Amino acid sequence: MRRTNQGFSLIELLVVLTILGALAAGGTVFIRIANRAKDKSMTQRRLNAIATSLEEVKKALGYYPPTYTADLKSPDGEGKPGEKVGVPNETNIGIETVYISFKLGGVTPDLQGLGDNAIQNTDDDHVLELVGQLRVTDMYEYVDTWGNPFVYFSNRDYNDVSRVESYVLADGITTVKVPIKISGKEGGPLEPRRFQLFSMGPDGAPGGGDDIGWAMDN
Ligand SMILES: [Ca+2]
Ligand SMILES: [Ca+2]
Repeated sequence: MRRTNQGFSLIELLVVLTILGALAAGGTVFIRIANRAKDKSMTQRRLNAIATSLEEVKKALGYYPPTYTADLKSPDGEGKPGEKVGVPNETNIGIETVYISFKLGGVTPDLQGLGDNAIQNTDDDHVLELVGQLRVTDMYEYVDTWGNPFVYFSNRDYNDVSRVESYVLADGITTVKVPIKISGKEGGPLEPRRFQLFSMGPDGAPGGGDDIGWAMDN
């Protein structure tokens, strides 16, 4: 009897282990799907917060930020602080200009609760000269939950359909070429009188069907 019980216990153990293994595998897949959804949702909310602040900048400065940092004008319309700040390395330019324009306009996007890594400097560049409200030396950019910079184009460049900008990814090495988009099919809504602002998505490349665009009600 004792031996029979032992054998039965072994089979039971195997069954239990098999079930636990299946549950663990299913759980891992579930967690992966849940994390992916969370990453996308947080990226979307970061984009929306930045888009809201871009509207505030328009009120403060009178314009949506240009694509090039050097084209930034002072809040009073006098002088071009962007020329002093400079464009040291020609990468991440659009979204860096957004960051600096927020400083110039005294605007802070509400990124609370959206992760503590939304501001990075993936291309490791620095301003040439501190200007007024710009009390930082790094040329920061806003990034998505995969650590890659958001892409920004001013609507004033929409007619330049051959325009391509370089963006440095989270690893600080990989540089991707990002063309200006002339349709809203990828990268969310194309706003003719506003701007392009989007995440390249989990694949860290423009297009591919996973880009995430900003969205606002107004
Ligand atoms: Ca930078
Ligand atoms: Ca993509």
